[in-house]
Amino acid sequence: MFELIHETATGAMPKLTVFGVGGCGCNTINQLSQVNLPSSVELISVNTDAQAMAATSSHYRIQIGPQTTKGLGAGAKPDVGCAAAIESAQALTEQMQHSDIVFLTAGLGGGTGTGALPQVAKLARELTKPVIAVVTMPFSFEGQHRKTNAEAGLQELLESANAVIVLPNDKLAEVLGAKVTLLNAFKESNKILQDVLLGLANTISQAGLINIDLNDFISVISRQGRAAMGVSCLQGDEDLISAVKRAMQHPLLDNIELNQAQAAIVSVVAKDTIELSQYNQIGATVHEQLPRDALVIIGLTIDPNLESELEIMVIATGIGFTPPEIQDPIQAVNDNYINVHDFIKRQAISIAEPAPSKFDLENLQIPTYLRQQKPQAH
Ligand SMILES: Nc1nc2c(ncn2[C@@H]2O[C@H](COP(=O)(O)OP(=O)(O)OP(=O)(O)O)[C@@H](O)[C@H]2O)c(=O)[nH]1
Ligand SMILES: [Mg+2]
Repeated sequence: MFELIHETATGAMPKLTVFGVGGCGCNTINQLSQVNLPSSVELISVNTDAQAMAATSSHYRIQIGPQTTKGLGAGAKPDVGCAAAIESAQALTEQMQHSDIVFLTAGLGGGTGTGALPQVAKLARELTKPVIAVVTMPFSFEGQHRKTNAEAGLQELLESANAVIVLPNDKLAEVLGAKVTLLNAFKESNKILQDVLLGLANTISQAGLINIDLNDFISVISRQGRAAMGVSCLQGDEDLISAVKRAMQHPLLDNIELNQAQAAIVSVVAKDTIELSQYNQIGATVHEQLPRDALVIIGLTIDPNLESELEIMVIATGIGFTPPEIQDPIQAVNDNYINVHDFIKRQAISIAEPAPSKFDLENLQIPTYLRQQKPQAH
């Protein structure tokens, strides 16, 4: 499971491609472009709305569905967003061909992100790329229509992507306080993708003392269903167990049952004074929160210049994926909607109940690698 040297099959650094789809997705890409990301991360903005996309800073831009929408956006209609992605499937596929891991992000509830994101995930899966999606759910005040569209889009995404991280926008006000400005609230939510990306890029691009192999990594993030991620740092006399637990549930994430997770990656960055007992305690705390048979991979990188005692990033995957209802399995098989293996798998998956969040934002601390970021020109 652990290797001291880590490379892809081609010997190059693993390539992470991030597609930001629709207005919210492009906002996130824009924010990411201000951060000093590793050179192995490629940012791609995708939108039907040509004007909005022109203002986005990224490595590549793909205007999807020029025939379908004439560059004017999908008008809050997911079927238009879906048609646009299908029209531009070739351009999308070309941009993901050389990628090792595909990240997708969008705000669900509108037309482009909601309709196109599941299609982009399908294209990546056709190329057998592991797909992690980070999506927002609309504020309650945006109304039932957007909510219904967002829920349908999420269900489709859960069927086509692997790990799906869900951020309900309502939590922004709940956690950050009603007085937070909309812009700052959006920044906080978009920062979660930033944290996931930087955490993952650092984990798989640094040769750690106990290194996480790309294949192990992919086997964790390939688990289908909801995912949770978080980061925390241990400072001073703080209790290690609570720092690990804080990393295991981000307050802005949708409430999910970690005790249903199938797998987790834990990336630890520590000073060279880390004790064996501390390393063991991190592993034990993560294992305690997950089912007994969950796959847990823990990597360790030593950084003598670390500002805090220790930094921890956790991603838990494979949580409570609810497959679509199958009325008549025999008819479904006859209709070629599913094959027998899919049917057995779907019957075996259980439904997750949400659990209340226990953490507040004040307790979140920002890891050093995020604090040390410098603006990057594109
Ligand atoms: N957290 C966060 N949410 C956003 C942001 N921008 C938009 N949203 C949310 O995302 C949902 C979808 O909005 P957009 O991304 O603008 O929609 P779109 O995918 O471009 O769809 P159309 O414009 O209808 O084609 C909205 O209903 C908001 O709830 C953002 O920057 N951050
Ligand atoms: Mg839009």
